[in-house]
Amino acid sequence: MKSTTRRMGLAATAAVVLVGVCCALGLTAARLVEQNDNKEQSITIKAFAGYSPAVASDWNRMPLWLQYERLSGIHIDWQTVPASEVADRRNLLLSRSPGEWPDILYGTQLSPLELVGYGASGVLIPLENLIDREAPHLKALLDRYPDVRRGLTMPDGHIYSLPMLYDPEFGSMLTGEKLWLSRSWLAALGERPPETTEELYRLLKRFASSDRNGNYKHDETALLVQDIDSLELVLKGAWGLGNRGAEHPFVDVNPRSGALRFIPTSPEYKEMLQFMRRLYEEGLLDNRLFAINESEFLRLIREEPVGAFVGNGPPSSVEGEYAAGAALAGPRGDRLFAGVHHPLHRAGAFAVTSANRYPEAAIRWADYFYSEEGNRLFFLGSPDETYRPAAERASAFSDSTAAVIGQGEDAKSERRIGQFLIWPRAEYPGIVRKTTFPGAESSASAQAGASRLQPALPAEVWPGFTYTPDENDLMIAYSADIQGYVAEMRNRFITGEVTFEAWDDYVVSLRRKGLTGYMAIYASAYKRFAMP
Ligand SMILES: [Ca+2]
Repeated sequence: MKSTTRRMGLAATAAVVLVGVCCALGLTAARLVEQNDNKEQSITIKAFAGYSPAVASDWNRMPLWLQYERLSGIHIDWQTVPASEVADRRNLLLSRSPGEWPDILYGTQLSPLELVGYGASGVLIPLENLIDREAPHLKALLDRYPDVRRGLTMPDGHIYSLPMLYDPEFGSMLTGEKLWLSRSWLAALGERPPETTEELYRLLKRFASSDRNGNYKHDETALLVQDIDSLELVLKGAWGLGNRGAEHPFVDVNPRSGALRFIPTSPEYKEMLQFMRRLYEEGLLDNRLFAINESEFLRLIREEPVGAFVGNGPPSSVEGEYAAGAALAGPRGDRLFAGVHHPLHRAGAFAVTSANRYPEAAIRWADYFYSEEGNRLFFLGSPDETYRPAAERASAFSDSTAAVIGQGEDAKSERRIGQFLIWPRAEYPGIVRKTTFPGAESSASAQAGASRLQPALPAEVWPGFTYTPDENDLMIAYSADIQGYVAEMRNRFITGEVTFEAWDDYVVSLRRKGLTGYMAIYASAYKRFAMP
């Protein structure tokens, strides 16, 4: 097993290093120089990138990139800014003269609209031909998953970016946030995992009054969720909503008419909100819901056991304590798990500007991270330095450096990983595969949870749609008015600040805000996607 991996590693390395002349950095490079009769000088590429708060800012000294420079022979001159500022700073940089542009944009949160705009103005170059010629690993994925290629292709017919992908076979990554139930609470109460929303309600009632912490008070946390969006993602399918997956929280297809449906005005959505209202009113939803941050959320799951929570998975210290639930059936018998994501996670993770004199090399450089060997380097680092190849779990970090790099369970260990590698909380070109991703989604319990949800996944999951510049101007205005209003009213309905008698007014308000126009644009984007 191990030697196979080694051979694959060398093969992948060879493909990459043919890019240019290496700088005699070690055996691998020297060997490849012999194979390479190309006499061009070693290449330097100027990169502009966003780094996440978990990751060290100086990428010119980042072990990952130093190691990859030895393998690729390409020197990257990194300019990094915090991810929270990267989109603005990138726009500012690109507004200057082309001489000041970077060669590549790495993890700068380019939206589909920005890809179209920068492509039309000649700032970004089209990549579809370069991908065909220079990016065999990505090309193989696009050929195998045509939906990803369609989602990556902008309305003008060009591809301007390399994507961040989730492996379509990595079910627990695609299903993301799930409902998790405490095994010990279930066992103590003699309960079984709920199969319907009503069973969930009754179970949460019992959790809340169980006095599991033994202080003679009904102060148990029955259900902890970090925000309403994640609760909605695990519940809406029980009302048949979200039948094209999680990239389209507001729109799906009406199963009766086959037409596009605006989810938040449907009678089923109203019933789901009424269910959430009931949970909230009866104290079954933790009232810290609207204020809780992620580290507090994880701390509560670890230290103050909760009956159930919605999340990617339990922290590894309590992994065995929680089991993922099945998709719930709703009052009308619908049973769908709508919280499933499309493998095209982010379209604009990597782009090449027209200032770049080595676009082929840049694409080959990035294509490595769609290979399994590249995944290994990117997510785990170097064998026997940051991880130890292990047959039983390829993604385990080595014992010797476990104190330095640990599992990515909390902010602290993410920061440790972030001294060596850049993936925690980042956007990057590449593919997240089960075999090499050391996050919570790779745990045995998350994978078991994903298999449990498998039978209830929508038959068709859409990637995000793309819009023409004209459509997009309108969409930005509509989104602020319509989606913002939906989110605001959802909270007010759930907390009881507004009663459901106001439902019809809410629907009328949405129509006044331009719902018809919003749906017309959605329909044209859908048509482009369905009939390219
Ligand atoms: Ca108690």
